[in-house]
Amino acid sequence: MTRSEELFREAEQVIPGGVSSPVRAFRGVGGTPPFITRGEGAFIEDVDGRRCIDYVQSWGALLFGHARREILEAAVEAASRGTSFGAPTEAEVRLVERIARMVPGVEMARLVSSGTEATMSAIRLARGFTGRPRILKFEGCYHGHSDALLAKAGSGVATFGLPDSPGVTPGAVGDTFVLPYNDLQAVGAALRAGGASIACVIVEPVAANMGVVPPRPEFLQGLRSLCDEQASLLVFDEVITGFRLSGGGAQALYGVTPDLTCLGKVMGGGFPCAAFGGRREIMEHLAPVGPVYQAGTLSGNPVAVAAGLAALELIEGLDPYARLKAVATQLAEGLSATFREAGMPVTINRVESLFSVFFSDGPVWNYAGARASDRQRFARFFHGMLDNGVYLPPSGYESWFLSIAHSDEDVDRTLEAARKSAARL
Ligand code: KE4
Repeated sequence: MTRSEELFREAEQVIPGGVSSPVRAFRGVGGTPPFITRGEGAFIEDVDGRRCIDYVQSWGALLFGHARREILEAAVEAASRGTSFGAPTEAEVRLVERIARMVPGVEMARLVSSGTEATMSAIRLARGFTGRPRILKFEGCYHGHSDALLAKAGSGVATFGLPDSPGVTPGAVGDTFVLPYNDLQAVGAALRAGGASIACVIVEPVAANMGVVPPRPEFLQGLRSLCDEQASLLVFDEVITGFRLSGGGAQALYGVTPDLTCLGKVMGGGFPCAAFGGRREIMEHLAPVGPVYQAGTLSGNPVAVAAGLAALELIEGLDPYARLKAVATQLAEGLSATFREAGMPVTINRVESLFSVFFSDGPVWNYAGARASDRQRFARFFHGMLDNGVYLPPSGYESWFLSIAHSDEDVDRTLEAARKSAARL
């Protein structure tokens, strides 16, 4: 028995599923998750001494790889002056000012500790600002685990949300419309039918929680126009895409500006720091200025904020996006060639450095397409890669996450591992 297997057994005695978040338990791919002892740049090392090239990178939080010196130094320096005050600090002002400079749709923002808090609060703010109860989301998009957003598509045209988890009541999702991603016609029909009852449309501008699914060319602009038509707010959940697709996220890349933006992951540099922001007239509806309540003990935590500031400063200093895109392109092209040579149909969707591999022969433009892919084959591929020293996200519904620490040699080793794995699929 490996040390990870021993630890997993102990973990399962005291932590549900042995993990602090479900996807880490490897239920999507089988086997025992390695227990990690350290990360360094592109690599992680586990308790059995195995060292792997890491394409999880804390689920996209680490744009500069593990243990980046500038981020560590900033966090240690902040912590040495106290780890939390529950009072305003200058660093929070500087971080939000920097976010407002970088993200087109953000004039003001409120810091929180997770992406779930950011989207949950943005939804409440949209409802409070518009005075409307209903929200519209898309099948396959994940916005964290707050009740109103854990809805799955209802049957038929009504498409009212049904609970996507026990414990979520029909009442909690009764005002949530769920539509197919990239289906602008369905959105138009729902918004017009919903009329003045829909507070907002929330969307991952590039979906990355059903695998990577890009918006069709007219989709985001179409949502913008339809929301304007109905005076509903457009909310971009950029927890993954923010600061990853570009310094201004997907909204800068596609030139479509939402009314509210949710951010996380990269902006925390690997620490719990997230945010939601938007136009001043909306944000000033938040307590204590306005009536919409939202709060958090560790919101704007000085250690997390220092790490986030260091990460955003690195972005503005290094401009990593050309490198990230070049590495992702090399990987995607190399993987396509490998599977083509193995006579295996795959669809690889990529937007800038975000990409994922679907074992399916058709294009994937929505959740139905993603679900039609061969997840058993992905599980075999995952373990083939892990056996060859490459740690992929343990689910076919996740994006590969690159950092600027991934070198050309790491790319070559990854493609060599894919060639060996493809032979076993
Ligand atoms: P957190 O509450 O996990 O910080 O963020 C929720 C969230 C919100 N919006 C988007 C677009 C997200 O992708 C996420 C969380 N992402 C997943 C991975 N795709 C986190 C991994 C996990 O759940 O353990």
